[in-house]
Amino acid sequence: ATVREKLLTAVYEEEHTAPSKVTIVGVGQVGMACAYSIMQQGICRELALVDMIEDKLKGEMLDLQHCQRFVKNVSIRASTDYAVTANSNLCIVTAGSRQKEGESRRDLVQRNVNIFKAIIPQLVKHSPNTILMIVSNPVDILTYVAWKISGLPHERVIGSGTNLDTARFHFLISEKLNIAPNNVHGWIIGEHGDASVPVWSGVNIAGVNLKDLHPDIGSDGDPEKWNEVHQKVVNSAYEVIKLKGYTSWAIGLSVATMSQALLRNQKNVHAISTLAKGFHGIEEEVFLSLPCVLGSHGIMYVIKQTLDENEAKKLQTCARTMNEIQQSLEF
Ligand code: 6V0
Repeated sequence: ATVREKLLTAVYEEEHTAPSKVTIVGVGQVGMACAYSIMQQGICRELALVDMIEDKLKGEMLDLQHCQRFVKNVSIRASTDYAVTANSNLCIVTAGSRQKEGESRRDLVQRNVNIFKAIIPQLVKHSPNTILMIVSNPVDILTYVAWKISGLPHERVIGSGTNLDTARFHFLISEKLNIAPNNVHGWIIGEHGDASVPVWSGVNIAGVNLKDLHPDIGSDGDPEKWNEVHQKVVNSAYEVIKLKGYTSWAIGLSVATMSQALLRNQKNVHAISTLAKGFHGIEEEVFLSLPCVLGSHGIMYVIKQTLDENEAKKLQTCARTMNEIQQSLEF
């Protein structure tokens, strides 16, 4: 008899099934920050990693497996073959080029669309009931592309969107007011990136609307220059990339938090990229971030925010631009 047989009396040996399985495609800086955060938080029972670079993939898998002693048991598997992703509840895509210093997110578009043409059909083939969460940039356009390529219903194709921009917004306001970031309420919606829209009309602390205290808030003529907070949010990624070459930790936690809401059917509200046609006067078939309620089937509800005219107009302008870019893409 083996040591295993001498030690263990089998009563019921479960087959290799996992109640919650997450796949991450792309084990770069962002993919690994997502993997690490998800593993640490014990969100799933099984984590599958996919990349094209075999050595790096195996190295990252082993390194995470060596964490298992310190976290809740998660089975970590990795392969260049998508069979490893089979029956995932959630597939997170972080593969692709990232911005180089001075490059915008939109500059990456056709390069990453080409990568998506290879990745998305493989994911859907092995996990037809999955939720897809797109992180690669430009995230809103790539979420649209993933929706089209995958054939999945739109509530199951979401982009990480402005959840991160919103978190940066909360942090910066919290620093200005000396209040914890999770007690700052306010939303950045629209495009993840340069054209994002801060909803100043709704920013509040404990129900006290800052615009009621200071009607100029967020406007160009504001003597307190609150609009610099949004400018800093927009510049955040550029600044971090200039300083350390990439962004990772914050997007990792942002994705982990949303993954938890999805897999545990938590019904939390997050600003994520969703099919925005029909909201706030948007007529084009584009994906933009709006506050959405997340549950185990993906997006359950979109919150109908009360926007002022200027905020809605910014969304509409952005939607038109995104639609033009989408029309020029080949996929
Ligand atoms: P990285 O560190 O270069 O990693 C990218 C990974 O993708 C590498 O390991 C590649 O080998 C892998 N890859 C490339 N092509 C394929 C393919 N066809 N199949 C499988 N794997 C592939 O980049 P990083 O991790 O820093 O960034 C990844 C993406 O996330 C970029 O597009 C970023 O712009 C984007 N980000 C999105 C954010 C968001 O808020 N949505 C935030 C940060 C970065």
